[in-house]
Amino acid sequence: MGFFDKIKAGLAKTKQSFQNRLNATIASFTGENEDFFDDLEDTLILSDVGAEASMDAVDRLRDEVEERGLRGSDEVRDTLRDILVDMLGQGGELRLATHPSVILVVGVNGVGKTTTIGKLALMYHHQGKKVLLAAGDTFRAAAAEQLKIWADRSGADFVRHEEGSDPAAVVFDAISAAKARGSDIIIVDTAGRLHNKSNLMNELAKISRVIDRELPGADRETLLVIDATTGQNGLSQAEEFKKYAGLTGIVLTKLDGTAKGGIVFAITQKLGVPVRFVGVGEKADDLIPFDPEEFAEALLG
Ligand SMILES: Nc1nc2c(ncn2[C@@H]2O[C@H](COP(=O)(O)OP(=O)(O)OP(=O)(O)O)[C@@H](O)[C@H]2O)c(=O)[nH]1
Ligand SMILES: [Mg+2]
Repeated sequence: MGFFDKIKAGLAKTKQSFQNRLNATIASFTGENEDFFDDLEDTLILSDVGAEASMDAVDRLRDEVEERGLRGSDEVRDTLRDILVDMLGQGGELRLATHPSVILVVGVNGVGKTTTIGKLALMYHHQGKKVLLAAGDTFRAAAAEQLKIWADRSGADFVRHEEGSDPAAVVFDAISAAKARGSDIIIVDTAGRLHNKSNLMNELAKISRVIDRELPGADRETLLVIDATTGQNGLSQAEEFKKYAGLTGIVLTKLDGTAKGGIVFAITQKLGVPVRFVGVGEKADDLIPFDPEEFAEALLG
């Protein structure tokens, strides 16, 4: 399957509902008419675009329609697509130029962190990079086991400690090992759940300090994984992590399982953090670098 087909297949549910509703609404356009803009706003909100982002998009479209005197639904569709692309901001590759560089992966439990790390490991392996996975989720032994399977599958090196040990110590050892072995990229898994939230945030801060100290000047990306099927809930989690973990990107997983892919717009609009990858399945190659134009194109056709 080609790259673009894959996005389309992965987004089948999102695309279908988004496109059907949107097309029906857009087809009803017969020139400036407040009912049309209200319908459009409802349609966007139903697709999880979020109230604020939907209102913004519709306001911008209304301005364009007035200014340019648009009459046809094709023009309106194209204009809306441009607005949506613009709202998604810049996609772009992760900055991982130093050797080693670090990807810290955070997010609440069950969103798909470990799976995403496995997919990333394989992707970088195929690009000829030497990858090391650090089992920073020491909360459950099973977490390290799961990561080990992905390490074996992708030929990545692997560092773990015992269950219950200090994740910052795992990261310390992972960095030493990466230096010794000449790794290009260290990817750090983290726990999604601890006894309470402040524990979790303190732990992430501690990991971050170890990286600062042991790899000063190294490129580092902190990716927050969000489960698209949780809709607007994912957004409030994201705000919490943004406050404490200094996010540089979002990975939106399980887009294959939701009709509400509009959450991508809500996230970029609300957080100002770009979506870098989307997950469209459980398999190793079901991770797609996020490209705003392709995404909007796949949604709107
Ligand atoms: N359909 C689908 N399933 C996914 C995707 N990404 C992850 N999953 C599934 O989601 C479940 C949870 O994934 P994990 O990677 O274990 O999630 P986690 O965030 O590491 O969870 P904890 O370690 O418990 O915090 C698994 O069954 C994955 O196969 C995706 O893009 N699409
Ligand atoms: Mg995990």
